[in-house]
Amino acid sequence: MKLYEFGPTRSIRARWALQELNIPFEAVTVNMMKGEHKQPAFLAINPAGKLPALVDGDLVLTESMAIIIYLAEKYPEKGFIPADLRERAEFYKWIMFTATELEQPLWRIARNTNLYPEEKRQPTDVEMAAEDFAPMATVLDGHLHGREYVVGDHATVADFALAYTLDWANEATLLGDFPRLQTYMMRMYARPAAPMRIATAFARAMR
Ligand SMILES: N[C@@H](CCC(=O)N[C@@H](CS)C(=O)NCC(=O)O)C(=O)O
Repeated sequence: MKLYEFGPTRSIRARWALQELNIPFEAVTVNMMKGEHKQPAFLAINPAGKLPALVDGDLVLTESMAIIIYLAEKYPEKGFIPADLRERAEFYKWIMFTATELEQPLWRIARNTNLYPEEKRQPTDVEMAAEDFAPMATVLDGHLHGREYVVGDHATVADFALAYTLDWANEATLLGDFPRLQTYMMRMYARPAAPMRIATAFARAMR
């Protein structure tokens, strides 16, 4: 398997799943700082020019959440996707919640603070995105009360995706009012197979 990745990006989700599954993979760095994700060599793998991408034989898979679900399903004996249908439904729910309710406001903030050309950035959307994030974080906070994992009684790839997303929220200084979410995130990152935190990966990428 080959993982096309770049330090602090959503490729951390895929790397986290691969490391936890303990399966060998080849890591291919696509240097976004140098614009390699928009070069023909990478566009042939992902025409969207976005990371991560996973290549497994003749399967080329993009979308970080699809990648981690695929990996968990490919190795069900590792237990990173619930076997029980109802638990699996909850698992899908929290992955969707992470991508839509938590990540989207973070993405709006990132685009309007760093990624869009300066003249197109909307400071009001940064504020609104932070306002959108808070009630959804409150919902998650309530759900995690008395729980160690987002679904069931052991870790699934939903936890890894969620912990990465909370680390992103932490970088955006949005976790201050949510000590339980911070504790949960730190617990996930304390796992032996956890990847680098975003800040560390970012610092390395800047070297
Ligand atoms: N929904 C996609 C988003 C992928 C994505 O936007 N990745 C960012 C890095 S975190 C990227 O490659 N951005 C380059 C661009 O948008 O041009 C996923 O979860 O994989």
